Amino acid sequence: MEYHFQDIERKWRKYWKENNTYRTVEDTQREKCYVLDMFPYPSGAGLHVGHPLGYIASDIYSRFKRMKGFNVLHPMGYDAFGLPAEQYAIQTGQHPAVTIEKNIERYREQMDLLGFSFDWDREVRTCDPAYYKWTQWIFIQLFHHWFNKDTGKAEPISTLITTFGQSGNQNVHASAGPVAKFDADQWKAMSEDEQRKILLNYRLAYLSEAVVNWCPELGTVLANDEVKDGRSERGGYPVVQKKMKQWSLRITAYAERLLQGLDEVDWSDALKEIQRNWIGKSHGANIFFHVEQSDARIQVFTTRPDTIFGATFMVLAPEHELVAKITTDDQKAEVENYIEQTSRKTERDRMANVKTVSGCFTGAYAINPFNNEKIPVWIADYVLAGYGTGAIMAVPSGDERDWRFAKHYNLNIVPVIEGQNVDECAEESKDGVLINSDFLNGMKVQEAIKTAIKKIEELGIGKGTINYKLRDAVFGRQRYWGEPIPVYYKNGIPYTADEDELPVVLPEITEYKPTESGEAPLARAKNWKYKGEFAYEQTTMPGWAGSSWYWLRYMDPGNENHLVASEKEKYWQQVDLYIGGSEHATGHLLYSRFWNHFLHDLGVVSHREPFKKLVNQGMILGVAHMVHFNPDTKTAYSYDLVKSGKHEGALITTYALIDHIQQEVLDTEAFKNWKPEMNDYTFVSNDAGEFLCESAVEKMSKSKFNVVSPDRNPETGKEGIVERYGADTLRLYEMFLGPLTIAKPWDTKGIEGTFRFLKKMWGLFYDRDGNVLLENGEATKDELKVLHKTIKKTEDDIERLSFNTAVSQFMICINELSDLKCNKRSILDPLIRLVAPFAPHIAEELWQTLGHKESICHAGFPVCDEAYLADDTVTYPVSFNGKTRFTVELPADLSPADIEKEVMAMESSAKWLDGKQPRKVIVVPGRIVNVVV
Ligand code: ANZ
Repeated sequence: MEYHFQDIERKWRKYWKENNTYRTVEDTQREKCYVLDMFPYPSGAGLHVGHPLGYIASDIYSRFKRMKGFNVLHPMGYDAFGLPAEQYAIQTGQHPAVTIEKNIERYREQMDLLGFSFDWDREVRTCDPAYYKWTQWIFIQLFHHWFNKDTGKAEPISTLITTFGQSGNQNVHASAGPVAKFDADQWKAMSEDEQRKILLNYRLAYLSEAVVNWCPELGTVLANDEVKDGRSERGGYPVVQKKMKQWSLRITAYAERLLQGLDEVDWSDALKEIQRNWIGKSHGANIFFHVEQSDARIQVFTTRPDTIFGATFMVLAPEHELVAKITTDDQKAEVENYIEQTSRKTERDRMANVKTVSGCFTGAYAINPFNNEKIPVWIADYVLAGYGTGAIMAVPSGDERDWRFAKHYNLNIVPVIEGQNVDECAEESKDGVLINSDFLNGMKVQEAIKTAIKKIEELGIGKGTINYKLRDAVFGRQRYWGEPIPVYYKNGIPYTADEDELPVVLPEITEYKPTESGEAPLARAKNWKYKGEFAYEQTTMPGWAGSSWYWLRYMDPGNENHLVASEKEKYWQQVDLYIGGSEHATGHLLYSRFWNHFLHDLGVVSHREPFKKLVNQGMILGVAHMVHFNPDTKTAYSYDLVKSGKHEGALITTYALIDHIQQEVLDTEAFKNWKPEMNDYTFVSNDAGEFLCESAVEKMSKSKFNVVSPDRNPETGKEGIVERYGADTLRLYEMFLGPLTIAKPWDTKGIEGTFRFLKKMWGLFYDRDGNVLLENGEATKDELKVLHKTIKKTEDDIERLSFNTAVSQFMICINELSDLKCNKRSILDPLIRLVAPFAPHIAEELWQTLGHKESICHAGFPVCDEAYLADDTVTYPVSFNGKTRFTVELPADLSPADIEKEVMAMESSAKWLDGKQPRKVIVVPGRIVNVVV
């Protein structure tokens, strides 16, 4: 009987669904294992073969752990709020909920086809009010907590209010915005509104003026990665930097904890390093410089206080609040013009562009507190407003950017490190010895830094300090399709909705774009008022809100009274294995850790870190195909002709659809039908009559027309891998492509081999006529050895997530068993259990053939018996006076004396002894025999 994968896969999909095979319930008797995938944003394009790579890996791991007896939580859901559905809504008027529902259906269909063992009873959708009720709840908790640096934890705002009433804010060490000092009497004398304004500076969710990327045309704030070269990525509209009232979350309060938490988790070093750099901890000092003829003082942050004698000018960020105050009348026009120019650049552009130097003199001078020298104060966009103090002492001999600036504007450069040539470049290394630096002369840099800080503190002109690059996270978008922020305003002061009124449901509106007057779309909602009276907040939460805690909801998805019931959280605890893309290294993974740390402070979760082990799957790349053509003569040329210059005129390229390519050859008719604007083109083929395309490995993407769908493409109707070979083949093949974590091009050439492997395995159970070949005979030593070798390797490989090597071991094993003509139950029964996590459909079918009534999903994973692995014989190299002359195979359990006897009795030995007596015979059991003549 043939391997009818389509019938088999359909049958088992139905069985799993009807029997709810993957339903998971808490069971304190059993050890738990929580295996999580990054849930997808259901886009209109559906899944391509690159998407499920991580899902296949996590599915194999989950199935393996289940068979090892663990109680496995393996859920899936949808990150369903966000930009694409909303953009589509603006263009077409279709409600984003409708778009999303349709996309989810397609995703679900595709995931089901691939045989994933998700417990769908636990599905979550971030756009479901029953879910976002708890996203809003977390926001409310953030609003009502502050971060106490003394305890290193979040505490209720009520404790702060009590303290303020007793002793003001003098002794409070909080992560907070700028607040003046006050005592208890002053606090009590304030109105409620005034008090609330002060408290806003302490809340972990707070409203403040923040610089944002504002796109007037789109009427919204954009994230840094939505801006390219000062324009919006969508539409290409100008983007300006604007100070706006914005909700932010005080993630900076957790900077140190987020840094230290990295030591506890099993993540790749590369990923940890990305997070460390993003948090960006720097030790240094804040130092005050007086401005000449003014009461203004400029505070700088420097990591190199030791270089202060080389500070020959100062630079303020153009947005710095002192700029207006210190700029002289002469320089005013120029300074204002420069500020205007800077406002068009994003922070990222300013950091990335190190080549062009620009700046403007303010006309003011500051006094270097160490040598009383007068130094000019400039503004320049390489100094960022949001980092440190937004001002620097510039040391052109020690800092590359300062050096370039000094060269450009002809400013003084004073060397402070021995042996440096300041005409050439700055000396940034921290290895040298100081010169020209008074009391620091002769010291090594590290010692000089410490000494300088001590002196600065003694003189009362500054302090040693630590800075983090991490910024607070802007938490609002002028958009419709997101969670409403559960806030309303009274006298312009924000209040949160009562918890028992959650969720604050997203109101229906008829148009999804911002209003004509530039308000957020929610301003269109009619009668949308808190208690019918107070205006609600009109921005919605950013795309990352719902994904910052979703793994907790899977533990208890239906709970209406708690985010997660305590006993369930205590059972499932952390995610044991989290698999997802590396593009989330700083966004999602940092925000999630932040929220989890916060929820830990509230006592909602038992660990600070949410994800114990994390693995980034490598991207599957697509092959893009390009057609070269001359638009003037309307002629397209086969790529080999282009390469050898047999074409006319200047050529440009366009992508061809991958479906129209067979082995680099383009089906020109299909291509023309698909691209009607090239219908009247002449296609010049090569001598073989073929039209070749250029091919290049690129990211798999709709825009490159190189997307391979796992199943039938609903648009083109083209059959997918699943229809052609089955889901089991696709699963095995994706794993076989290479190590999980590396990027690899999609290449269907090898898929036949994987398919043949499954057919061969099938052939151990059935003959061509469909007769079952299974027999009950006792397994031979050879058969047992093949089996146990495979058990050992499979188990080790799955534990290490090395799935490609496990698949190749299966192939070796099936080949060896075929050679041995093995159809024995005692071998095939455990073998099929090994394969089950990888190819679950065929495994279920053959498991049934073996006579089992229950699903293979909960059958035990086979255990390796090392005794079968031992080799029966050893091949000894035999050498004479150190030279290997021949080899001999001897039983592994022979004693050294017997080995010597056997070897010396051999004809070959006689030949090499050539009649002489051996002086010594050295036997190393299991290794070699050496004869000294
Ligand atoms: C004087 C100096 C001398 C500096 C020297 C460096 C080398 P990290 O390690 O990134 O924290 N800086 C401070 N605030 C800045 C801002 N808002 N925008 C741009 N640059 C800023 O770097 C800290 C160093 O970057 C600081 O130390 C300061 O330059 C600069 F030989 O001060 B340094």
